[in-house]
Amino acid sequence: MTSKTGRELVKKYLREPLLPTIFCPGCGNGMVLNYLVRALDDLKINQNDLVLVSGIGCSSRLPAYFESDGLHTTHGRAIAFATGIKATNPALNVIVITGDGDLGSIGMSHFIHAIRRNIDITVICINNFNYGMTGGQASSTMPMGDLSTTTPYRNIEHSFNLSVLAKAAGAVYVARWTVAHSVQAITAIKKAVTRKGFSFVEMISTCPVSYGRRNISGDPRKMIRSFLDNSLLYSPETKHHLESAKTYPDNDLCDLFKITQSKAGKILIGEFSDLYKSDFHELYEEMKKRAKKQFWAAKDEQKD
Ligand SMILES: Cc1ncc(C[n+]2csc(CCOP(=O)(O)OP(=O)(O)O)c2C)c(N)n1
Ligand code: SF4
Ligand SMILES: [Mg+2]
Repeated sequence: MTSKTGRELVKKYLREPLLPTIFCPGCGNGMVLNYLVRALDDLKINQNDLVLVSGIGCSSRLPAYFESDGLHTTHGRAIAFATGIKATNPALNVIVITGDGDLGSIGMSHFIHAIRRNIDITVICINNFNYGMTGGQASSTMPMGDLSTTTPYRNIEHSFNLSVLAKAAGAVYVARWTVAHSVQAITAIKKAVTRKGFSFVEMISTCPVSYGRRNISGDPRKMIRSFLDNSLLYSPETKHHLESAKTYPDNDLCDLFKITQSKAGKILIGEFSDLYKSDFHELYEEMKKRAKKQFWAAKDEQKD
C-alpha cells in the first residue's frame, strides 16, 4: 500500500486545476478514481508510459482528471482507440475507463472482440446500472424489475452480466467488486494492469442521482450499505451464481415476478478468471519472425 498521503497523491496524479470533479456527491466515479491512483502508485507505473482511454458518460470523464496522456473518444469506441494505441506502441500501459452504457450497450462488440483477440489492455467498467450522464435511462446491465426514465413500469428485459461475458469470451483476468470494497478493488486493478492480455475489472458503483433514488436509495450511504449487505464472495461452491444472468437483487423484482429473495441472487463479487495465454502482440511478433524466415528461405530457393 502506498505510503503517500492523500494530498501527495492528488499532487502527483491529478490535474488540480480541473478539481473538483463534475461528479455528483456520493457518485462512485470519484471512488474508482481514488482506487486507480492508489493502484498505479503501488505499481510505480511511470505516468509517461500510461494512456487512459474512455468513451462518453460520467464514468468516461474520469481520465480527464488524471495527469497522463489520455483520449476521451466517441461513445462506445474506447476499446477500438485503445487497440490502436497498443498496436502502435506495445510498451505503453493502456487502461480503458468505461461505463455500463459505453461498454455493455453501444460498445459491446468491441468488448468481446478485443477479448477474443487478447489485446493487452485493461478495461475498468464502472457499472452503475444506467446511463447516468443522460438522465438515468436503462442500460443493458440494469436488473430486471428496476425503474428508470425509459422503464417507468419496470424493466422487463434480462440484463447482461459483464464479468460472466468477459470470462466466457476468454479474458485472462476478470474481477468484480463494488465501490464499497476499496482494498479488493485496488488489488484487482493492480493484478489487471500487470497481467499480459485482456483484463477486466467491473466496479459496481453508486449513482444516487439517476439510478439510486429510483431503486435502492438516493442516499449514497444507503447504497453502499446495500452493496455490502447484498454481495456474495465468489468461490467454487457459489459457482452456480456465476451462470445466473442476474447481478443484483431487488425486492421489487421478487414482488413483480413472485419469486423469493434467495432466488433473485446477490451481487457476486471476487475474481472469476486469472489465467495465462499469449497476447495478440506476442503472437504478432512471433508471426512476423516466421514470415520473415519463410520469405528469405523462398528467396534462397529461387537463387539455387
Ligand atoms: C453515438 C452516441 N449515442 C448516444 C450518446 C448519448 N450518451 C452520452 S453518455 C450515454 C450513456 C452513458 O452511460 P454509461 O456509459 O453507463 O456512463 P455513466 O454516465 O452511467 O457513467 C449516452 C447514451 C452519445 N454521446 N453518442
Ligand atoms: S449522474 Fe450518476 S454517474 Fe453521473 S455523476 Fe451523477 S451520480 Fe455519478
Ligand atoms: Mg452507467
